[in-house]
Amino acid sequence: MTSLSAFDSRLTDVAGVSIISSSSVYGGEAGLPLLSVANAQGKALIALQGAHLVSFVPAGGEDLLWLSPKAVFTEGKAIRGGIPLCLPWFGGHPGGKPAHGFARVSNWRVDAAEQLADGAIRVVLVLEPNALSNTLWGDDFRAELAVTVGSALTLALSFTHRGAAPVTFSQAFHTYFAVGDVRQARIDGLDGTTFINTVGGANTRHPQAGTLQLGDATDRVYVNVPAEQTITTASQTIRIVSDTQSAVIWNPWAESAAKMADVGDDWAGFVCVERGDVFDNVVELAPAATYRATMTLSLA
Ligand code: TA6
Repeated sequence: MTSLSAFDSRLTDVAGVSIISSSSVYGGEAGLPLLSVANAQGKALIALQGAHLVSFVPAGGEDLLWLSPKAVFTEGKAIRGGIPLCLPWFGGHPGGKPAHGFARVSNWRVDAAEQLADGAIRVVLVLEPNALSNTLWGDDFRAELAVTVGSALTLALSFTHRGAAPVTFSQAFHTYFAVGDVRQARIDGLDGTTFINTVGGANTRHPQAGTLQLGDATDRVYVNVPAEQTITTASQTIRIVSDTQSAVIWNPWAESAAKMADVGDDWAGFVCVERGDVFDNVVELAPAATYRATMTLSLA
């Protein structure tokens, strides 16, 4: 595991920011380092592997993020739940490379931590080329994720392409929301848009009419979506605001979840409402170009 003490000196100046081991919160043996960020408005845990949010609790509220009770914190293995960053490609790769890119299984470094004037805390994590990216991507790059923890959670991602030729780039904030029972959750903010149904690889296009409520295995890519979606559960409404163009809605349902060791019979506790730029909304990055995307989660 990455040494915890290696990060301490940069962080000790900011009250409420510390490095802990996932095993102290979630059990397990070796564990992974988590950046803990807490203030009067809210608290978050971020795995340095993947710059992966695993918990965000607004003060007085419940965790907005679902983390699988069966999640494993093992170096090189994606954590099931929270907000995996799919980067620099979303989904399967035409060249047969691992789904969702290398960023979620790479170790990011903490670059900065500061308390803002309104009391929120902002931390910045950085990823630059490593052995895995050199194999899977090849080009030089710099990815940065700024995470602001207050009563809302804001992620601001940038990715600078430092290669010599243009590249195709896609990304998603693959958020798993804790909804109690996915069958009771209502998703608004997609009315009138078009989705691509990717269940079983069908990839058929359909119009979305009104509120979305899942009743079966769902894997849909909505393109050219409005900035805001909401998820309404039995107890609360969560707002998702992003300047990205796509939304992905996913829950595997019971049969497929049974084949996933880190989901199993806990499948009903979450719905993924992901924001990013995928499918029709992928981007071409010219040499030296920087892609930017933000997403804010809050209680309505
Ligand atoms: O975003 C939806 C999706 O691409 C699904 O197709 C499903 O495979 C899911 O992500 C989880 O992928 P993972 O590689 O994390 O198991």
